[in-house]
Amino acid sequence: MAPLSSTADIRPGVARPGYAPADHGPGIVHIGIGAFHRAHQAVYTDAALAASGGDWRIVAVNPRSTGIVDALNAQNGLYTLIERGPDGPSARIVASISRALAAGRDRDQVLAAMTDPAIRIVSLTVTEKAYGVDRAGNCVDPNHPAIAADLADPRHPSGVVGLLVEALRRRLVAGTAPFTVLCCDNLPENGALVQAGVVDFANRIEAGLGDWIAANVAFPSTMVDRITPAPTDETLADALRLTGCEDMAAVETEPFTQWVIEDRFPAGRPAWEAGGAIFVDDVAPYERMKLRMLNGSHSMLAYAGFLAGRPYVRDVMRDGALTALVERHLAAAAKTLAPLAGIDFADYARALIARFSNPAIAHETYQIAMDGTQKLPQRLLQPATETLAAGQDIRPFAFAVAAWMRYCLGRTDEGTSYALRDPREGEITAAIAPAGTDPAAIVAALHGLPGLFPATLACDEGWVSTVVDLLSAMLDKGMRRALVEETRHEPAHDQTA
Ligand code: CS2
Repeated sequence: MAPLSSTADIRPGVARPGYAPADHGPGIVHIGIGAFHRAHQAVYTDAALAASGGDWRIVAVNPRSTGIVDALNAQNGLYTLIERGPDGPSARIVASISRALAAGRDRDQVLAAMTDPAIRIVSLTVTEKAYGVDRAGNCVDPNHPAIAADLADPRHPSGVVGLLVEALRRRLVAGTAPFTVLCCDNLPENGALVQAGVVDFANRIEAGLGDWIAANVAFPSTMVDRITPAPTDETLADALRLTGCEDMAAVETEPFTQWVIEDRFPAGRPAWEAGGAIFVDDVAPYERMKLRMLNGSHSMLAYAGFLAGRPYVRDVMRDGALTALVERHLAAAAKTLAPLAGIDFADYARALIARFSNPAIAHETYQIAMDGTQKLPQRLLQPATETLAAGQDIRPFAFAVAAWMRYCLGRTDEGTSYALRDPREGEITAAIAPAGTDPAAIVAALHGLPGLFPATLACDEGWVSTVVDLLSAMLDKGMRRALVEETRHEPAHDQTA
């Protein structure tokens, strides 16, 4: 078996790039080369290169780990994308990544790439917790570890905001036009959020730098969607079986993919529409739909499913009670959305159920459960707040939040301990320690975590008592019984109905 380093050794019949990779120079630096980037933006760029050419290959940067960086470089950036659809897995070779760098190890090269005039876009998939931007204050959080380190030494940044600011500063000094910043993380109004952090950080280190960025750099928002489990040994084994080549950077994903983007790219962009991207003036309503329906129900089923002994999302969808709760959640989330031209939320919900049920995708509930404090606000707390204000039934959201609180205890009903895998894990554990197993005390402690719950929820008696009741049931009866009983709960009548 040959290692994957050129398309020459690939088994016939495997889809391969429709262009000669070496003929195209880089135009994008992408930070965060996890499986999601390789299953999403890099694939759209591959399609754009095949359809319209151009110098749009990707210099892929990983913030910390070097394993994937070394694997991609050993393969000349090539990797296998496995799509797991109803007719079995199919493989395609993607060639849009030209080389890879690790920011921790190769910082000078990363900054050199980001200041290269050929680079016209810097895109990001670094997860919610990496930014350190305080949305409420429209500024950076100076206590965030990467922000604090980079504010102290802004010429040698290690965090994403610090890297963006230093690269933009160097371009300004060199008289090079700025790049467009494209945040592809699951955050509402993600372009505006990153802009607020970058502008504030820049103004803190150099008077006027942030104002120049605000006036000259575009931060379009995007909604990204493709369910991409973490690759496993089976992913690599399938890549070898399907392509005949050993690939240490292979990824697997579902057939569905969606990318909605605001078309503000002053320095140009690849023809991503070739891969199916949709360009709109305002991404916010699409983002809200995806974050509240897909990601909101994902978080709910991750906490409830993990604690009910369902390791994968597909197992959750084989459990009638859990599926009923997913459907209930999707309907409640849809109710918070303003109508969106061309989209029927009931159809969208049905498509999500089908995607979650895909038997070929092994998406871990424990993976989705990660980083709850970073995910809850946009997925559950914001729609819950609006539902409460509209006088509608908050119970589906309260159930999801109670399941997260139950998860925060760090042990299953059988007594097995697990790590929460949340950047605020230490704080959560310390806050609930004095509460023991008293549901009201746990709910109060977690509502008191600074900056997490909006005061409108934390101070609402109806909300708090519903969460306490639901958490009590989960603790008294165990998650499995609690969720079966929850499906028998009569929905409250909307006060507005
Ligand atoms: C998931 C998302 O891990 C999670 O929190 O909800 O990664 C989800 O799979 C993607 O957003 C789908 O596009």
